[in-house]
Amino acid sequence: MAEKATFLKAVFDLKELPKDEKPEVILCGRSNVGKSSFINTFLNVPGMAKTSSTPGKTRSINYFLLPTDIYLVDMPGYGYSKASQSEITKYSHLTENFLRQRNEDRLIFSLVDSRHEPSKLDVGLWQFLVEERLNFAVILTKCDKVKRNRISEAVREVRAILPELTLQEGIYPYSAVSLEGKKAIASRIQNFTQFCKS
Ligand SMILES: Nc1nc2c(ncn2[C@@H]2O[C@H](COP(=O)(O)OP(=O)(O)O)[C@@H](O)[C@H]2O)c(=O)[nH]1
Ligand SMILES: [Mg+2]
Repeated sequence: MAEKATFLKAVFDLKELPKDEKPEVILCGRSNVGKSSFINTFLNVPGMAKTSSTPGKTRSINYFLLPTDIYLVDMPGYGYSKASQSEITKYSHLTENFLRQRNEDRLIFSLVDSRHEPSKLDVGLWQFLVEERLNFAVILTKCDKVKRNRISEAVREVRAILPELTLQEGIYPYSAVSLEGKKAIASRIQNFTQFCKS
């Protein structure tokens, strides 16, 4: 088992997915929401996932292997403003087909920018996750950029759609700058990993 998290591979086609079915923590969210920054700061390996101020770069499903022998999976970002309707459709098919492959041993984090209301595409993803009975939670990113009352408001916006989630369980404010939220998310992932092994 590796001591440090490592980049395993970029997958462009579902046929290239790793076959060993290790537990997977999967990150979904619009492009520019902070997925790569989350990976780099959460795993404490600067530069492991490419961050970018130009949205819409990641088109592959990126696999990272964690020291705990689970995968962290970075999904392509959706909702890139210049994406065409056909690209959006292609993306949602890829994501849905990927997420439908199995619903055991998977924890999905849906990342939403704490500055903005959840988009139609975020809400569409949540509907899909609920319908498919997938295990998921929401991360509110970039929370260093907003005042505390905006975070409470963002939590309310999520709960208006997903009342089963709470700030204690299922909604995690996160900052790649202050690392707020890192402990709570690490503990959620640890519980998930233990559950998978039991
Ligand atoms: N202040 C602040 N900026 C962030 C945070 N997370 C991401 N960013 C910035 O947001 C932009 C997009 O982030 P990136 O991680 O590449 O988003 P991705 O497209 O979802 O992978 C970059 O300029 C990051 O530096 C955060 O927690 N705080
Ligand atoms: Mg990225």
